[in-house]
Amino acid sequence: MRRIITFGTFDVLHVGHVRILQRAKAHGDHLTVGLSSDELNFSKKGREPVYPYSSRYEILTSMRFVDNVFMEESLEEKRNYIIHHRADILVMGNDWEGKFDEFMDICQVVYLPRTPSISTTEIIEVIKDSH
Ligand code: C2G
Repeated sequence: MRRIITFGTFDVLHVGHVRILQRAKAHGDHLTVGLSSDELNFSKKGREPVYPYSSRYEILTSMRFVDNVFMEESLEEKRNYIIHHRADILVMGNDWEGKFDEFMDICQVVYLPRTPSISTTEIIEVIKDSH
């Protein structure tokens, strides 16, 4: 049984998110998602997520490629999360290319190409502009 872990906010879910989760799951049998807390998202992106943690959690846990979701509270805890969830492979989008190579001593680290031309930030801008 190969266990995969990935991390993110997954706010205003879009096909880029769906595809990375699907492609992450294809690397093994069990996919755990470290879902950023609202506070962590604020510290990463300088804004509140559109959907609060509880909604993002509900959406992710309903997806068929996702087996387990837990709260990612700090970027500094990543090593502990990987160990605690017994992950064999860490999968991230290639906007994080090279950033998690330090964990290669405890798991395989894979960066997958992002889906082009879509992001939560852009969706927010488009909605704002249409008002
Ligand atoms: N993603 C993608 N294609 C897009 C947009 C996003 O493949 N067009 C991927 C990202 O590369 C990431 C995942 O979807 O792997 C989640 O994206 P975000 O919610 O933006 O995650 P991020 O804020 O980068 O959080 O500990 C690491 C962080 O918590 C990652």
